[in-house]
Amino acid sequence: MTRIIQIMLALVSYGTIMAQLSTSIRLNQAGFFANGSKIAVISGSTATTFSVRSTDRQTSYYTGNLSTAATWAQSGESVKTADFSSFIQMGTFVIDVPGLGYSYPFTIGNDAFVELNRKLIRGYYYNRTSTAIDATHGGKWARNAGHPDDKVVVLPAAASTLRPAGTVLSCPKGWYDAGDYNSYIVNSGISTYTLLASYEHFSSYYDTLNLNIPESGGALPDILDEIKWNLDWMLTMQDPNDGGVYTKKTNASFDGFVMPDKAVTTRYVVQKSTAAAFDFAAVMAVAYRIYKKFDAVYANKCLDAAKSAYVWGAANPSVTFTNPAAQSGYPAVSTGGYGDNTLTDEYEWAANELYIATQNESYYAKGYKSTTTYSVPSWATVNTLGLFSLAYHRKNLTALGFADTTTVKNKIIAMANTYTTYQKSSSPYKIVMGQGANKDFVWGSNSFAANQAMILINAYLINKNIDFLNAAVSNVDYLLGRNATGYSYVTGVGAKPVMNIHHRPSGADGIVDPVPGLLSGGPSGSTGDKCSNNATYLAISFVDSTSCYTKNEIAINWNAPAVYITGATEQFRTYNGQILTNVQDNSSSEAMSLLQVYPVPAATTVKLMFHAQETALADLDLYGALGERVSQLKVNVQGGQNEVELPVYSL
Ligand code: 9MR
Ligand code: 9MR
Repeated sequence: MTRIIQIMLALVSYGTIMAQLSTSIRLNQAGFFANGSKIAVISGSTATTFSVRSTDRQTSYYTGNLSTAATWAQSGESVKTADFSSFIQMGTFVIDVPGLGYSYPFTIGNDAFVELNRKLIRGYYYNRTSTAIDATHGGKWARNAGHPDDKVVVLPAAASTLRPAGTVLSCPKGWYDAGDYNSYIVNSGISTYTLLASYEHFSSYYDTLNLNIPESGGALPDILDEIKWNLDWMLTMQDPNDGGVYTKKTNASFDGFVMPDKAVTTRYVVQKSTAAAFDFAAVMAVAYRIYKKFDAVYANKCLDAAKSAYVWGAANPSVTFTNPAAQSGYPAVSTGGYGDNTLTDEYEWAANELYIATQNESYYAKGYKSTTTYSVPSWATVNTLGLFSLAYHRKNLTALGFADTTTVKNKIIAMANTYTTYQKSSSPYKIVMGQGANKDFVWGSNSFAANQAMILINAYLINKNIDFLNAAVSNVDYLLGRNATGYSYVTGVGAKPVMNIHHRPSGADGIVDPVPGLLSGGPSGSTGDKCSNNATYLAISFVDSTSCYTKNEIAINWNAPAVYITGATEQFRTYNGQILTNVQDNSSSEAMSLLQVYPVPAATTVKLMFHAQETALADLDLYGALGERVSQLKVNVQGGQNEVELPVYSL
């Protein structure tokens, strides 16, 4: 009796000391792939060990040592890492750190990012212009249609002989750019490309992905239906008389925080610009490549549009854009500028995409140069996007003896090497984000994290170096919670997601939960919205508040690379029918007997059934059909009959 009471007391005191949720344990709140890296960051703790436990914390499945402490210059925190990558049991767990507490629950599974990826794409559906969102597809975020945009007015600065000021155009559809209700061709450039590249590079994943959008079940893969909503609008922004492209469809000034159907001021198109023409040409050339398999008529329309926009851009290579002043009774425009004065990268990108689409070498002459410097893509810096496309299509291009595929590959791999070296060896958070100078933490910093990961994924596509995939996923982990604020920056995902995004429907719909699947811009040193700033520690210069548009707005060009990297990881990390034929126990305990793989062959997961004489840590090697070792795992077994369901490596 005494002994029983002692045990009960021990349990009670364990509960009292440890039963606290600690936001100092930071991890990817969307979850982990069983066969992927798994790291949590512990901020400000003297502990030296951690454990992976059941959500009620009564069962410990895995224990490990924390790394030594290191200070992250961007956040000022002293942090340690808990690496539990070798723990590959699927389920829902918490991390427990003695003296600190336990983490949010997280899952380990074999399709860890599919819901995240689906939500991120559905974020575009919710941001559709010119349509109602119905309850079947939008749930509680159903809303009325806004912005029919069938009467869009040409401003004086956009006037041409055949389309004088006051001409009324029909430019429906497209996505709202961000928290505002305007649509900008320049930002549609990188955003639409990145979604198209998601499909081009990972079609086997996207071909069957159901997004529950109105077009689901139709002839196109759902992601291509969603992208087409924006392509259809982009096509309306081209002046058929000369191929030039209007830079944006916009109100004169930003709306208040009202729902789309209440935002009814006049819509305008503004001046054509070089950046708009070349971004449009690049996107339409890629669209041609992708849609021709499904709809040749539409694809050819895209290619013709690409060619004529390119001709306009080549004839007008230095037309920059600034918001027009009031003129001839028309108002001044004060909405987003996306002003870009460096236009050579747009030119190069369009040339490369048209070269790939047409194999016409005259485009290539204006395209890739081995002397060009490439960097992380952004709305204003797009030549790296063309580099991705050249690398992806390099095997067809070499046949022409034209593209220098070695330097194309090396440029991507060199960027990936720099990121990976930092991520593995120098980053206290074991992430790519925040390397060196503070430039990562500008307005929309989370898109830099995602675009760095996109470079890494493209490097991984080239040489399958697993370090590149792990480094890419480290930045996904960053976005979903392994960061200095502890937020999941994607609405509706994770235990502590951002709630008060700068997004007009989310602010105006009277629903507590923001529209899901939208990536917040993230920490930034930008000012202007009068939100509190931390100029010393930019990684924590963040406020989850609706008014803070330099930190907590959402935007189509920020979601897009997040779609790309989560879809990529899904395709690489899920289990493509690996067949498991044998399991060998290497543990010295000799606890295991009657080891049985069930069922054999296993398609996606495998069950191991065995009898163990005692509680022990089994050290297993898993073998595939060709006798190759496909996986290793350590699993805690209990005395008696055991059944463990496991994923199988695809790598
Ligand atoms: O809502 C606008 C957001 O989409 C832009 O990114 C931002 C910067 O251009 O501006 C926001 O609009 C603000 C405007 O600039 C000033 N008045 C308050 C607006 C936000 O409610
Ligand atoms: O994403 C843009 C960021 O890089 C710029 O620093 C900022 C100020 O020019 O504008 C951002 O773009 C906004 C656009 O102008 C209007 N729609 C909302 C965009 C995201 O804040």
